[in-house]
Amino acid sequence: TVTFYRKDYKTPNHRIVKTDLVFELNPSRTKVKSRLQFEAWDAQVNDLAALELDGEALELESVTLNGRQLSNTEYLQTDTSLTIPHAGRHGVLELTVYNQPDQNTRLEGLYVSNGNFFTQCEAQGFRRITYFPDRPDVLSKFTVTLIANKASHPVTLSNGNLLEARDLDDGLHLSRWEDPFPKPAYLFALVGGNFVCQEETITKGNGQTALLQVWVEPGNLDKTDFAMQSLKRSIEWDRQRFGLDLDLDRFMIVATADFNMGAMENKGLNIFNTKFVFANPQLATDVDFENVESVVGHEYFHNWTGNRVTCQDWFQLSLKEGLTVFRDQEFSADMLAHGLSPEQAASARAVKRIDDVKVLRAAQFPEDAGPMAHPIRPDSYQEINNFYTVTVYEKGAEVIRMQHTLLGEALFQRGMQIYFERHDGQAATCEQFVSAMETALQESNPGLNLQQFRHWYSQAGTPEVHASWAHDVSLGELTLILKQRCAPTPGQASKPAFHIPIRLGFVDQQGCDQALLLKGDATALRGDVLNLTQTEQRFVFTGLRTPVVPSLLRGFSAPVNLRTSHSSADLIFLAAHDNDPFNRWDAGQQVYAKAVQEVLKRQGDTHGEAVQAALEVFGNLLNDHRLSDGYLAIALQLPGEGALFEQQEGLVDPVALHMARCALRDRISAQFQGELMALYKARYKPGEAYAYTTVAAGERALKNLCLSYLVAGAEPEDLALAQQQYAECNNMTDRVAALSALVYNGPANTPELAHYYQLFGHEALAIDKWFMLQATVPASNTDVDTLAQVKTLLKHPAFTLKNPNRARSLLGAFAMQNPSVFHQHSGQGYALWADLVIELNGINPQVAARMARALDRWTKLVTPLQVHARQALERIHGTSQLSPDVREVIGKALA
Ligand code: HT7
Ligand code: ZN
Repeated sequence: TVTFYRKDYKTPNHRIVKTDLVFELNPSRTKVKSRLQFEAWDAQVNDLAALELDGEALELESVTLNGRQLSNTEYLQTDTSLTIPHAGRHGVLELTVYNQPDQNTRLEGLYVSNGNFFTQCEAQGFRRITYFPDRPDVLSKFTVTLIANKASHPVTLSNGNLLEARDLDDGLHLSRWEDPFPKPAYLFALVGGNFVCQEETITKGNGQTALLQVWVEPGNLDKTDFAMQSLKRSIEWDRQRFGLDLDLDRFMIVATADFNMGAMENKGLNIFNTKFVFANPQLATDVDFENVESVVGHEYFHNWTGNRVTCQDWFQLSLKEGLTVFRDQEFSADMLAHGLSPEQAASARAVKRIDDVKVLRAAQFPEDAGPMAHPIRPDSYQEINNFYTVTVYEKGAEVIRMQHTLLGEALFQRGMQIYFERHDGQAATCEQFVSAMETALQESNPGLNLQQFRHWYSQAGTPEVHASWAHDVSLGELTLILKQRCAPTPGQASKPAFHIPIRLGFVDQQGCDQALLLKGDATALRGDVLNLTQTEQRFVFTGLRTPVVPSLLRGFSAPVNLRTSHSSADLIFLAAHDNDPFNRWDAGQQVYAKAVQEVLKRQGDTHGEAVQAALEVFGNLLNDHRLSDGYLAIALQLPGEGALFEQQEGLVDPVALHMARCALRDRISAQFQGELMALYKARYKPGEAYAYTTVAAGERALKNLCLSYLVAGAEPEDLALAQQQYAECNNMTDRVAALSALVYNGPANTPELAHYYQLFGHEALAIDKWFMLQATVPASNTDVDTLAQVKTLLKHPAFTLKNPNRARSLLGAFAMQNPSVFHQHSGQGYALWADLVIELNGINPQVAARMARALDRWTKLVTPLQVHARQALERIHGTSQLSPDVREVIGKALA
């Protein structure tokens, strides 16, 4: 096992000033000729320095240096590299290699999907196309010539501008492309095949025009409108909010059904998983629409944060990913709020923030508490593909958000301006980003710095913040005591204190925020943000002469676990009155979580005090008619099983946890049946035309949440509601909601499942949903043997592990989204998972490694489950020919 360390970074000997590539595209044997013009990196590099290139799984035909063909004794070729000793300080290297795109099931480098050619080069795929210094700090100007069969592959695309397109002899055609911007190899892309496109011309800020295109396989043009609208909105938004405009004459998106991740920001030629392009009301849910908009935005925003300024090395990945996720989150929030009244807009933003924090808590907090924990800027890795993580992305975005909180919008934008002034066209580091922000901060606050804040980049783990307070009403003084600690993580036993921004308010009994007046050190409080910088800190607030309830960490101002001394009455109060909609939601979640824990302790009995509190919170929310539907939908939802699993002290039995949550859900459902039915009926409008708007999507979310409560008892008349909704719906949101209500609560093989398959058998993304629904039937539905169902589905003609979306829809859904069945006491869930991870390892190591993370938290399981889990992990670990990807994940789980 090879481990790579951040501290070992060294500049290369040479830069590649210019790269000319010629591809003769052939599915079984593609010829790649390259001409690399190289120069010494700097004055220290002497004539004797070797030119070092990466390369994997390539057939090398010839090597020519400065016009002279080299014999194989004049270069050194290994399985992973090509080295030309004494290459000189500058020169031209020409190579001819071959690769086999139709044998490439890894989907890294050049591959074939449905007969069409695609590339995926991030992080290290380019080395599977040809030999090259495949590292992000080597930026080169690329020209690309593509030669392909015109009948089978009429469309050929690459980065930048089209210089030439013409027919050749023998049914071939040629296109030639030039990218005006130097770029690292990971941003290279080509596409070749049979495609059609939707296109539009826009006018940029400088008055020039640009051509926008969305390319898809024939038959899919009815699904591209929303992606095109999203792209135009992204361009406009980046110009308005960040002052960043499109720097190209042509910007293309191409969709493929076979893709390891969501999408890829190749310069001017973004390649997307169809899941994040295709959207129309019949096929996409509201959540799908939201995801398309956010991923189109994310990739477009990379054009500046990632492409114009890229990363020095892969340890700096969060430099581009954390920042770009922050930008896409802000974009989505602005889009969701667009055109609404100030109150509705605030509510829409809060729902988006809550959604983002739910992801963080359900996926990133566990990662930070498990064997794969790493700082957002990792210090080491075995396989870089394993570090495209929720920590690097989502926690990385939180770290950017905290800088935004500390600086405010204007200074943050000034920091971005300084960042681009200093680093445009370069490969940069996280440190250089923080330094730009620090300069912006100090321009108007010379006494402040981000020195301690930098720990967020180097320290893993979720800090725990404990808050307690004493309020002397007669004196008007409230003393708030905040303590922070961070549990050890692999390689980091103890950690210095973090700089944690805590946004806060004190809510009086009328529900009004009291003024914040801090005694003593005034710099600790800026606006409503308190700076926690010590392990234990005491803050005295004055002028509080009536009782108040502290509302802490408003808007989730830092990625920490907050433990407070709020009483149950305080939480019920905040869940009804907090002026911060995030904290209002969070207070409710805490009450619900306590109720689940109580039901668990009382073995299913729902007559304890905590359940009573949950019912009170739920009832208060139902009676608050000022709340938007979207917000109410999210506030009435119980915490997910993943979040509950993490919060539970000690070892956990996910099956028992699931049953306890179900018991609470059923109690709520029984108690509020009338109200839920009324809400449902008022929003049941099957004849209404579908529109994807914040208000309409919120209405559907609330209606469908009510449906999920109403069917929970599985009474025939309630299931009939779902049947009726399924029969009458005109959009995928309502269809999936109805179908899942039936599949999760009704008898096995509900006829609607067969109907759905008949309707959508030809639509891959709809079929993914069909597999996913059946793989996630929980243990509480005793009419269905989900494990047996999954085994049967593995043999279904439409199932294949070769397509990542399909693999995720069955194996991923089963192992990561169905805890009560996956963690069944027999251990059979783990055994099936291990079989499939082993099989997938031989097909696509990257996707296999993602699936292999399902048992990351196995040491938190109750002991009998740990025994089965260890067995399954060891079986995978003992497999021959385990990829470095899967080996790293499983090895760390077992360490
Ligand atoms: N920057 C892109 C990362 C990505 C990727 C990484 C490893 C293997 C396959 C991949 N496909 C895309 C996606 C993004 O963050 O925008
Ligand atoms: Zn990204």
